[in-house]
Amino acid sequence: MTLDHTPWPASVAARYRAAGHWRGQTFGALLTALAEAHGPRVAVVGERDGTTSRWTYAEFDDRAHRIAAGLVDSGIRPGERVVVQLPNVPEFAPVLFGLWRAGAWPVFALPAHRHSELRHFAEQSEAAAIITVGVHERHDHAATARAVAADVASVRHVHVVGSADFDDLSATAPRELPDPDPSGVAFLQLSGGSTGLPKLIPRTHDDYLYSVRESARICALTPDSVYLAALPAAHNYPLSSPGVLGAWHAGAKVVFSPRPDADTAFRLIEREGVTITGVVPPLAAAWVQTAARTGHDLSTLDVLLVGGAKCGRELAERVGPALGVRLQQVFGMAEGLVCYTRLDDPAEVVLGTQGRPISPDDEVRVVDPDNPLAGSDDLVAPGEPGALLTRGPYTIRGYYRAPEHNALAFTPDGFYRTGDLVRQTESGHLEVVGRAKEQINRGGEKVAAEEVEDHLMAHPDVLDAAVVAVPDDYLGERTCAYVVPVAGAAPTAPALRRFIRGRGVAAFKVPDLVQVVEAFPVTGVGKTSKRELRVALAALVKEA
Ligand code: OOB
Repeated sequence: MTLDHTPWPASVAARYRAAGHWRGQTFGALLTALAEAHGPRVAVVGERDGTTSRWTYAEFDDRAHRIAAGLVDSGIRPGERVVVQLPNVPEFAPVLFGLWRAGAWPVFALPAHRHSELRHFAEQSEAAAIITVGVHERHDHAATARAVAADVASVRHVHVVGSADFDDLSATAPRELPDPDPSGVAFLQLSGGSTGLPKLIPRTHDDYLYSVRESARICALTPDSVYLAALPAAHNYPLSSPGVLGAWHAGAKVVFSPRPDADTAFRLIEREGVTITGVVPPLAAAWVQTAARTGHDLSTLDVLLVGGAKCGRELAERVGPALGVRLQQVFGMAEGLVCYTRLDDPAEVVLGTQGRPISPDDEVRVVDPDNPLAGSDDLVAPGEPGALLTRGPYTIRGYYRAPEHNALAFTPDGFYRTGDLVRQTESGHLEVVGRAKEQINRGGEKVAAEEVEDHLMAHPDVLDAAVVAVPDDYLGERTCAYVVPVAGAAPTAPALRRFIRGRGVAAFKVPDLVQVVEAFPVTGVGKTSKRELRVALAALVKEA
């Protein structure tokens, strides 16, 4: 059976409801309530094609109603999937809530994704439509979406924000639509992945709204807060930790930054009076550097979240003084669990840990790191490093239509194997000390080794490929592809990189380094030893 959504056991769901975590509200209903409470206040500020839009909660609500009606009139039915690939444009807001009101499930692609990824999302989800923009950052997203629509039979519509078709959609007369089931799936988020192509993550209204509501509280958001979406808003971190959704939940103003660079973000921080934003560690480092020479007034900025990848101690210590902010570390995953350092935690905790879970009902187990199938009772001694397993009121119990993968990614008692190595302090805070999964964390952007290996193996000159992380001062990690050529062939690094790019993949997945070798080191059972490759690479990089 291929379940779209692995439900929580009924008794567990009842417990989460009784505790008040799951409140039976949908995102569409949330926006209705927000428009009633904060109608004339500004909800959305954003730029597209050089024009700035500024919409109140009432306008945001009206646009979402119209788009929902337009989508339904175009034939979108409740439960159908719609791939959304939007950069940080203001329309992201009403499109998202329009889909929710229509009962459709957004499938969140990132702006960096290209044909191969979009096609995979559309195929995997049997999407009925794609919503995207035209040319953005020199890439023609509309053309890519149309090419994907031509390849994937289920895709009936491509809506391009900024086109006449989208204007028609947005001009549809608003009407009330049936509210979907709050315990049902609201959208599909992307996993960072470690085996092959990204898996899709079904999140429900009930579970996601709980994490959003608590994130807004933990990050002390109020109607006077101003949240800057510096990272691409479709990613789970800027979407909900506390993200744009947390900000709206609090009745705050969301400012979409078209790009994450310091100059763009600082201009918006000054102009809009931004109080809080979230960045990945390399971006925090770049902002810290630019802050020393910026002419922009950053005095409104109060809280800077740093997460998505490990924020080292040195960087953590510099953030506060350089930017005049309170640092909040965040360690989360699209599958669920999100940990924050709290605003009143002692400095030692804020600087040295990645926080503690949102919920008292988040269950965390640190288990034997040497056994990839360790269960929830194979605990390491308290304070020792181990593999992190988690289960709770907003952590999924299974990926979308992936029964075989689910059997490995979850324990029989429903814990998600995060693939992260952590140490838990006596106070319950987690320190991320490493990773067991075959994934490269390139400054917060996740690269599944196997996905890139599969692309490399498609090259006629490549016999075998192994992709590993190489430590990097700026990004934390970069990707290195080790390649064994077929007999007599001599593929070059530039040719292989060009080949991968030509296959239509996100630029962040193109290997930073390529090493052509005669053979791979092997483990005792004859498997490629990535551990040895990593060690050899670290030595090589050190010499250079
Ligand atoms: C966030 O979500 P994903 O799904 O892109 O990536 C999750 C993975 C984690 O399993 C971990 O390996 C890594 O990203 N990670 C961190 C980290 N935050 C995420 N590793 C070390 N230190 C951290 N602070 O990246 C994400 C989702 C919600 C909120 C924040 C990040």
